Amino acid sequence: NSVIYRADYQAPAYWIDTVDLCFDLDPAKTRVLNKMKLRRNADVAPQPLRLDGEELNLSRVLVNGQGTSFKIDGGQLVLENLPEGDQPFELEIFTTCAPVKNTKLMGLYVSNDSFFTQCEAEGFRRITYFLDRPDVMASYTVTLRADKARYPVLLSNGNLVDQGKLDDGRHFARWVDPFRKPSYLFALVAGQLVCREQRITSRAGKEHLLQVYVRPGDLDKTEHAMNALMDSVAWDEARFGLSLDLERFMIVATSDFNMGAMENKGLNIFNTKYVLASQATATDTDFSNIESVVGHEYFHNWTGNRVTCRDWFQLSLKEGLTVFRDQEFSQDLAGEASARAVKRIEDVRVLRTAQFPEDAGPMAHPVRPDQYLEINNFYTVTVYEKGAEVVRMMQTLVGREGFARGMTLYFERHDGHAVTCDDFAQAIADANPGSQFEQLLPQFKRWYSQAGTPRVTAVTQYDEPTGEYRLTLSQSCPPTPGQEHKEPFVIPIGLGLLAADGSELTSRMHVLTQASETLTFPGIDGEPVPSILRGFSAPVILEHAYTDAQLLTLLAHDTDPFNRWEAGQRLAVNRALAFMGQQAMPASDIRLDQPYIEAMRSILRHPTLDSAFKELVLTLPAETYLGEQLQEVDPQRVHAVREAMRQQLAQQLQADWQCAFETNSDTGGYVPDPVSCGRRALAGMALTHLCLAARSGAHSAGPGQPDVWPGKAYQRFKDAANMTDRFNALSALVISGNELAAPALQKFHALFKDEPLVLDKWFALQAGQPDRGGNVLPAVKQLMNHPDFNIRNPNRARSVIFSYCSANPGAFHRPDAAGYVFWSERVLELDPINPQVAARLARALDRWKKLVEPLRSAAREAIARVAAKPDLSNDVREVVTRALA
Ligand code: HT7
Ligand code: ZN
Repeated sequence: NSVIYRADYQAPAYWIDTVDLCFDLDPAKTRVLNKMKLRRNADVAPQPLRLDGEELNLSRVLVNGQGTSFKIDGGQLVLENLPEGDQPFELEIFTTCAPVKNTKLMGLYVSNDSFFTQCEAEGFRRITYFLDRPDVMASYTVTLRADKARYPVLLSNGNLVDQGKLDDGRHFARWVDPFRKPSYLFALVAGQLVCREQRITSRAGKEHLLQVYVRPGDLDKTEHAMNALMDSVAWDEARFGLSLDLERFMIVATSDFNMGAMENKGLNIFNTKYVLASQATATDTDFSNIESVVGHEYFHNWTGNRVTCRDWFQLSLKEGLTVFRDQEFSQDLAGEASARAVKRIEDVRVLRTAQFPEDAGPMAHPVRPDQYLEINNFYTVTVYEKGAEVVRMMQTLVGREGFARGMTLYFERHDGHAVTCDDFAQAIADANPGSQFEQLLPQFKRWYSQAGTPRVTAVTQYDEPTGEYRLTLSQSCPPTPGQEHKEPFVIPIGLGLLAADGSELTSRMHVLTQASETLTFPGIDGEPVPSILRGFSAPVILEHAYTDAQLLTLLAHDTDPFNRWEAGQRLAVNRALAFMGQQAMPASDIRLDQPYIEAMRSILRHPTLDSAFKELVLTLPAETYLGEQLQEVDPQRVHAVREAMRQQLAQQLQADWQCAFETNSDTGGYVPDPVSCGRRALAGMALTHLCLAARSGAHSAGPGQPDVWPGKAYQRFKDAANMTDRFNALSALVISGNELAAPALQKFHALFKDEPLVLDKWFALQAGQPDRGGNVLPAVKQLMNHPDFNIRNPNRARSVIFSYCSANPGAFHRPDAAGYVFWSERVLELDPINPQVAARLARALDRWKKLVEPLRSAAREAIARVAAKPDLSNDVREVVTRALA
């Protein structure tokens, strides 16, 4: 229960060479016999063996077949009288555990009468006593024994080497993993499952069996996941020369899971949300998430499994790199440059709306953290998404080929080992001798050690007579907890200059290394418009006093699609901030200016732009993103202003929305390809705006006539041939607060009452709906009383509680503080059930110090109420203690 520091790393005192595990699976009392071969680590001073354990019942310990003395100290099993010298010895440990009581979903647990495991980061110690740390890599043999009728499928890592019948209707299966692995990659699954199979031959000519296991009845929803898996195998071979190293690769889906998925060697376990999809039950977003999560877990087979982390501080070594790889995979599959850009914008949006606030709040930490109380709290957007940006900058600096060379060298050097972020960066540098990256490596590595989002300020100067244009770029980084002062970063900045008519004058990549640098562009005829940070080439906040005219030029003409989109976002942010500054003005009086409206109209009407891109440009910046631009935040005001701007866009572009709907609403037979997804997204957005316009009484069917759009939305909701169109139509009714929302919601529930993932959407839509006079909190409380609600199921808890507390700021931050009271009660209710989920929820108030009074005091009180509970988990304690610091 104390803080762990990166600087305290010590190699293990023992190595475990082999592990032979035998499970007698029983939900109430599973017996685990663990036979290990160990030896002392000769590089470390002799010391007792301390094995991690948690919630285990210990029955027997044998050393080389003999009973031995032992003690339990702080949960660890301590053995002092072990054979001396370098000789390997055998240790047998017999324990039991109770999977059915395991509500934390870490270790071995039961879900829908099947057994599953989750061992990352420290779940294996809940299965048996072990050196549960990633730098101890062992060879595993696993025997599973269970009742055959109840658990016909018995799976573990590697290859099935034996199986057969036992007495009393039981059976067994024995699995051998040909690769050494850390304990966090161990997995077993047992239950009534069916699978989709696919045999493939790799480029290298090897045969493999791919399997996707689900509950009977879900098999028809596995085709997309299987296709994504086959695409992943092919992509990693083609892009990085990395082949599948196993004869059999399995994915198993479970509906009780703390996160998205887990990359256990050869036996990935997935949240059903990232496996199951049919056009009737899953949206385009679901299809796309499945593709990237399947890719992500598969890519871990090399980046994480073959080369793993020395300690958990190095988590971004595998996570940042693997997110980068899954982002590249999705971009490569998207194909066209414009579809790639759409994916890039979506990724940056996640970074800016989730990671930037984290980096500015009490949980801010470097990509490679220096300390933690509970490692589960560090599976963060900083480690994942910012970590991916750090890897992306490496690729930008050494080029795609240079990066591929670096990856090859990384595997040559470290295959089969547990290493550090430094080892990865060094491999990229060493594979590119003489490169700027190699020279800048020590400074570049500040991205791993310094927390906080750097700010880059751009100041321009144009000298008309000489035609010289000067661009001064300065960087700074605000203090973060424990890091007052920051040294300059290495910041690759994609640059372009546009003439006033929008034509491109020049473009280049500049690498900013100093606190301030001035670039000079001679011979420029007329003051240009700078396009800075193209492609979002670094995870920084760019500050530049763009004029509206410049932003309109960039929006209309920039050849860089990212900055084109960004110009539209800046135009919207500037307007939102101006409206928020006018405190006295009721949101209903807000009027958007014609130049902005016309700019949005020309995007919406643009003859050649992709629908997906149009949808991104027309989407206003998120409330959390707007809040981050303010010193002090009134979330209800932010919500009101954003809603008023959306209402204006709805009314002023009504004919254009109608045209967008009509030209995009029929996408033919369902295919989740980028073009059709973009068209469905824009049609859905248009429908929402048309329903919003109807609310204002601006009738599209002509003055005095009842508006047709809510009725059309209801019809589309009923007739839709796929979930994307159906859910978009339902959302349009809910978001616009139309009276048809209630019957539509009722019908939706009746249609999908047996589809848990669809019910999650139903719950989330209602908990995330725009607040009208404080109606959402009572609705959320009612949803929690719904017979389909179950707080123990993380997906369901997220769909109701998180959708309200973390994703609906306008409804959550109530002046009467009832939202905060609800939040504190739920954190305290969840903590004894599932501390990981509770701690994620606890983070909903991370940014409380930015709130206006009286919200700030009320939020602090709510956090203090949680912190006052004496027996909090480490997970929640760490979050609330940091928040109050
Ligand atoms: N590497 C996996 C992390 C994960 C996890 C961590 C803690 C608790 C439960 C968990 N489930 C999965 C997921 C990934 O990044 O691929
Ligand atoms: Zn991962």
